[in-house]
Amino acid sequence: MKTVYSPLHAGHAGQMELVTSAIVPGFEKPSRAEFIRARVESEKLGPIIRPLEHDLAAAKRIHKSDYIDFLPTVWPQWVASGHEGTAMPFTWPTRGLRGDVPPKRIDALLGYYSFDAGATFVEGTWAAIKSSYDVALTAAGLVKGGERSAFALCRPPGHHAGAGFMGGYCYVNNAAVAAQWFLDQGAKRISILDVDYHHGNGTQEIFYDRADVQVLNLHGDPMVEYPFFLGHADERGTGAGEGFNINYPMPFGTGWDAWNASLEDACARLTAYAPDIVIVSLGVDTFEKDPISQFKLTSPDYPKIGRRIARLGLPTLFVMEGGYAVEEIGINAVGVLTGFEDR
Ligand code: 6XA
Ligand code: ZN
Repeated sequence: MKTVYSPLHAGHAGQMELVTSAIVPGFEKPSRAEFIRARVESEKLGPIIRPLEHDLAAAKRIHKSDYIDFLPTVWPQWVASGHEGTAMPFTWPTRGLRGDVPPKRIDALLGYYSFDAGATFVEGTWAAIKSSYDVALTAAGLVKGGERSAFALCRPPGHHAGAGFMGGYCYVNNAAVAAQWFLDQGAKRISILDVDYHHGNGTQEIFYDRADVQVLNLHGDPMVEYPFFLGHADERGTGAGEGFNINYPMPFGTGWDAWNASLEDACARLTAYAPDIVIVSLGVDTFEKDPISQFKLTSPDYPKIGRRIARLGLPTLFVMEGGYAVEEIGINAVGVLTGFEDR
């Protein structure tokens, strides 16, 4: 399996993050991608290639045009306004407020285009976002070109980003962009299987009323887990999309047996849908030692995930999402991929 990787991710570094009771160094840090890249090498998964540059047309097939145009301007606006340090929002247009008038101040605009304070900017952030997008589309091109699978080593991740908003370390929804790109290239149906610990609220929002992308999501119960405001089992899609969004919220402490039962059900529904291509939103923050998550998967479980996905027998694009136990992130993420290759 080829891996697509860009060193430009590393410029998205040193950002601060708001957690429940403090502002702390970001968990979503460059070493995550570097541990994965090192493991791809040491496991001899296959060649590591650089992405091709893409224009933003494919991003605008998924995201609102004004939102995509805004992203490269954030850091220059932040600096021009005299700010220093991490750019992050502090006010959001929730129920009862007007969300349709973009304010003129950059700190307020960040809130206009976000659902939380978790998608922050430093100087290298836009270049990293763009490289992550290029990584996803380049890996999608490999699968379109006939490869059985490809690994998009995306950083920053994407599954919390919606059509017009960022949040949860995510800016451009790489998996959703790739799905739309496959459809635009002639595919009829795509399944997105999101195995990250957190619900992929952005992916769900983007495809909620559509029948051409099936979205299957295994995650921590949003009653008690981030992103809190989406991801319940009764969210099944709307209109033409009715029945094509499937959520598997699970309680804190979920281990392999219960998690695997959800995976089996998701795989059965995926097979019944008969997509042309599977996109795996690959988060490994389900790991027992993940510092921000509450599931109990162990390192030997990850190859089992890959083996099960391989048994679907479909062209498969793996898109990297979350995972914050950096010492083990490479072992676990690449474990899925070597499991897929049954070795
Ligand atoms: C809230 C936690 C953000 C989780 C991001 C993630 N600060 N999503 O891993 O998959
Ligand atoms: Zn996650």
